[in-house]
Amino acid sequence: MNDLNAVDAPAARRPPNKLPRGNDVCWCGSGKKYKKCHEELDTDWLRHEKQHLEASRVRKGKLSPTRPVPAYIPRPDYALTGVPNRENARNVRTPEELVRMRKACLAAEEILREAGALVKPGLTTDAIDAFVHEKTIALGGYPSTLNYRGFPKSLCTSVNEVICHGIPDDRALLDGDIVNLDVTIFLHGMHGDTNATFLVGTVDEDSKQLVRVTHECMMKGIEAVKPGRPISDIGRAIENHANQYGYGVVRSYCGHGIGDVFHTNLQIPHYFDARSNTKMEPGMTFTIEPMICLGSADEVHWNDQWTVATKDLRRTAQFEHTVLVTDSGVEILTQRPA
Ligand code: EYF
Ligand code: CO
Ligand code: CO
Repeated sequence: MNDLNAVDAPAARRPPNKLPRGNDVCWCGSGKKYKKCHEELDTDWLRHEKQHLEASRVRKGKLSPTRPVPAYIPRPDYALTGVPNRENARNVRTPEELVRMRKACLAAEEILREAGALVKPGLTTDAIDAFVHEKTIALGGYPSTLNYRGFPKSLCTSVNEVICHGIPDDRALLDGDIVNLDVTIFLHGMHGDTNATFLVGTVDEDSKQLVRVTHECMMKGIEAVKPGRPISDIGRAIENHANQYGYGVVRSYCGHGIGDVFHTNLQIPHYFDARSNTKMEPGMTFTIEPMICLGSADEVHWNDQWTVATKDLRRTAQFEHTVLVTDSGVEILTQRPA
């Protein structure tokens, strides 16, 4: 049992995300006015849920000392200063760059897959960081997040209501948690960036559906990648799918161009934005990494500079691939060929 069970919620079903007004007809199908039907039960339900989420929310933990990277590992420009230089960053890769980028992306896939296989109740997110750090170095790479804009660790670990940029620490994963592992490697002069959300032990049905639908959202976004089409097609496909489940789509963090720099100026919103009218071109490489929320996508920032969480403390999930626009469609670079 974990502390999610600390406060018992009433047995009634969860009210819908958008509640009717008092004189409107109730959402339950009874045909009665909401105030004469479910209003009181819903208010009670939501008060209990708020207490329950407050009691179980993820808190800041203790960080281990910075992990060293051996001098023989080639590193990106920001490794020492924390400040990346993205002047002259291009969004279209040469065939020679693509050879190196494929290697970096497949290494990222391997690290993520092996780190994900370790996930179980009792494991600390710091232990996952230690594994990812050592494995990245063993493959000859540099963990791209380490000192990126000052970030202190070799991957991001985002648990339950944490949307992104969670810092690995001494918190042990609990049975019933969900955890996103976001791995990026700098290898052969190129970055490969991928993430996935993993279930920890036995997870409730709502969270399992959130994780499944978030993966579907990413795949719908990837399927929308086509040369000659605007970038906005990607967000439209993602948002349409999330809307079918009443889920929130995070707007403040986007996918990004990637290559010899971690983030180019190219942004890939995960919602429809008509201003994203840049046309996709063969040779472009970017990430698609939607963050999808069970409730509202409104966010709060912890006072650790990095961690972003949902304001309503409800859960959120994310998946990410690095992709290449081809002459006919898309190639997923952070996926093993079948
Ligand atoms: C509030 C950073 C974090 N930025 C992006 C720096 O693309 C990424 N993941 O798929 C990604 C990962 C990290 C990252 C890790 C650290 N940062 C900059 C500004 C704000 C912020 O968090
Ligand atoms: Co990532
Ligand atoms: Co990314």
